[in-house]
Amino acid sequence: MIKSAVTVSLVEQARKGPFVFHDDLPGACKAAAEIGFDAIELFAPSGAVIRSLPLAQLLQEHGLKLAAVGTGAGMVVHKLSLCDADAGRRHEAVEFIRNIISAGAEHGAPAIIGSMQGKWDDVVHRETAIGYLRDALQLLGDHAERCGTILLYEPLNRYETNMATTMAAGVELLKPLASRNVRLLADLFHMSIEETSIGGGLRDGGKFIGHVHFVDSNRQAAGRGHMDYAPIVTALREIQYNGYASVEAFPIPDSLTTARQTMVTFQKCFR
Ligand code: LER
Ligand code: MN
Repeated sequence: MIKSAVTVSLVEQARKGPFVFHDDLPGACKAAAEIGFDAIELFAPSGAVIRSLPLAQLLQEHGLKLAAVGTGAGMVVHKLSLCDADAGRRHEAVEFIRNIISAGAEHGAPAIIGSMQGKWDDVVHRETAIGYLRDALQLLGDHAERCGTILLYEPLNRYETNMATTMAAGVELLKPLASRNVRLLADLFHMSIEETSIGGGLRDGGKFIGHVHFVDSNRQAAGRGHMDYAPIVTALREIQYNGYASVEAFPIPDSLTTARQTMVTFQKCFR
């Protein structure tokens, strides 16, 4: 059965980012539980910060799980990328993610590699950058496995990356990896920009899909844009997806409205 999750960002530099709740983790957990979410997805400044939070206590108090942890702070705050031209900076990027994987795994959650995948350019050409990214996914996928969890790789739209922008390209990227432990994150917003059809993209991802960012065409709460959810629900059923539908959306007009509206659409789609 598909489970629901809602995003909480604790990264000051991401205040304008597509996260439902910002800054107040106890308040976000309370609201998430009251609205009926199964889990939260956390976007935090670092693995060390995740470890410093009373996360286990808050999750237990509110009967929530941790669905996933984001690693984007490495890019947003430190400008780290897995395909940086500089080997030292690539190493820093890998270590930053490794720490978040370990911290998330303590709560049973996988880490997400989104913006930290970086972009290829005139200095680091496509094949080289893809090689760097694959090497990092292999290393970090193995680390996640040792921690008892999976690793999630997220294709992004063309304005955010040029590495893999569709589910098919994501599968092509992951297939040669010896580590069977890396899965795709299907973000419906990125897919609405890049895929020929979202249902088709989900089928392309198939068994590789390990997490879904559940959102509308305008990156607002599901139900506030023009996304057609019926073929999405059909495709997710066909591929037998039973992970999280996690709302990563702008808090427009506000966090609570976004969370509640998403829950209404989630119930219509999956219950
Ligand atoms: C970024 O656009 C995104 O979708 C996040 O989930 C990844 O950092
Ligand atoms: Mn996303």
